[in-house]
Amino acid sequence: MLDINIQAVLQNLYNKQQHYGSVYIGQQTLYSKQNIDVICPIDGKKIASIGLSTAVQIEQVVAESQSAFKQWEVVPAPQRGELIRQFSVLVRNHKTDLAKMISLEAGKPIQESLGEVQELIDVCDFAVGLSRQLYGLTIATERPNHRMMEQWHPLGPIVVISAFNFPMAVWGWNVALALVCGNSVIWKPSCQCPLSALACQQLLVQALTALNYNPAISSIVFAQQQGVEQLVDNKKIKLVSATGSCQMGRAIGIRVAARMGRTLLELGGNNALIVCPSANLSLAIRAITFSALGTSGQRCTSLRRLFIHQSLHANIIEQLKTVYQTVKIGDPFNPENLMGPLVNQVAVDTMLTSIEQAIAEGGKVICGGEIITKADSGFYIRPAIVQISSDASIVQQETFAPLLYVHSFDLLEEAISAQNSVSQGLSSAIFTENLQESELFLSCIGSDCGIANVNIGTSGAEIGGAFGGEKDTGGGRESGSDAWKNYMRRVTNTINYGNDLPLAQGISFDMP
Ligand code: UN1
Repeated sequence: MLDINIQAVLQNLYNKQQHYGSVYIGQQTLYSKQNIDVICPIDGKKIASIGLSTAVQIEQVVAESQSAFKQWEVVPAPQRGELIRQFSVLVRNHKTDLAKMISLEAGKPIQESLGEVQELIDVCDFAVGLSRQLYGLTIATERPNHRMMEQWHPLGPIVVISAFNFPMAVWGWNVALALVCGNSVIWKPSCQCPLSALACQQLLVQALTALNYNPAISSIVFAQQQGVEQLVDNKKIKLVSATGSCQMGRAIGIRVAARMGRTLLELGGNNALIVCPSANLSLAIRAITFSALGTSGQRCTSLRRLFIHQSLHANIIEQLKTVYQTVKIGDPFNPENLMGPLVNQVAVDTMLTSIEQAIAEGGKVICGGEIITKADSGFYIRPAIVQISSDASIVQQETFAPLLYVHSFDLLEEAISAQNSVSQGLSSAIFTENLQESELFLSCIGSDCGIANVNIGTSGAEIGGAFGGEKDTGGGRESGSDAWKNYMRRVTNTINYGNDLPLAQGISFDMP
């Protein structure tokens, strides 16, 4: 069995420091000698260590995933949906424990962690319904006695690479859809969050075993760059779905494209929110603060750039300052704290360096940026607001931290153009009660992002919509809508039930 028991891990949180394997093929665990420590963001102490997969182990996991796929792809889709339904019942039963694991490893406030587990449950429910709706079109043909149709077939083993900030839900978006679509899944979770990954794997293997399916339909590989490269270069992997930085996604995208494989990329954002003169300010302030401070600014959808109409600038800044200076920051297990720590010391240092660079580029710190605790006792920092020109070079980068740049504008067209001028294109929002302004923002000459919201912040999307962004964000769409099509291959079938062989385009090819 897997060497993790959800309750046991939680009971021994700080003193067990267990060593976990490097590869999990279903319930089979493989170990390697090369280990890395997992540091808890809450107190900076080691909570566990994990092995890194060897090259031989990666070959083995791909081979076993491939043979499990062969058995799984022929199971009728609604039965595959039943697996996800049973898995989601287990997730529901362990909701609180799973949320605690997320808070422990990612440092997220417990309310947000519960929300993340709910997001996993929601996407499972969506996938169960989807398992009876994997339909193709029937298309009118130009030839008599012919029928043309589309079918969608499973792809094969797929790799899911997920980040520390959503250690369960983003895997969930992928695995729930990928499995009902008939694929096997190899998960490369963040090495920061191995217990969250193993807990999910344990529950999925439990559901697979209860239904007598091959547990190797689901595998986990703990790997760093070398192992990831080996995995994504393997031609047997039909799709690589990766969430993380633009830099990581570009490197993976190029490698997979070189072997004509498929990618589904959900990369960095540099998300903006525009506040127009007619905005409902109490809604706007709440949306800004949740989007900028939630998950300590470590969501790909976090608000990074705030464009305020000049008539409201002083008022909004004053209100934000009050929130930023009073927001409760501390132990994520205490539900009163709305912000936990950043994930590690590097994240804290990166935030401080960005603030320094912003100042060097003429930015003015309005508030925040003070370190709350020392490096050996967690990674807490006060969120910061910096007023700066929207075309400063630091503003073009995504700093994965609670650092908000504010800009003021006069004309909405100028704000939209500045919003779109960065290389990333994930999420965006406008606050306005003016129909013309909101429709302009949503039109093809408005926001160029994959997500464009009205009177809602940039983060906190529901699973029912397609999630992802344009430009350097990678172009992928995961989760809801028709994102399932990414996990299947489309076949066009033309069937002739007549006695002639008419050719398309009216071509005649008659033998003399
Ligand atoms: C991420 O940060 O990678 O829309 C995912 C949101 C969440 C998902 C974020 N539902 O903020």
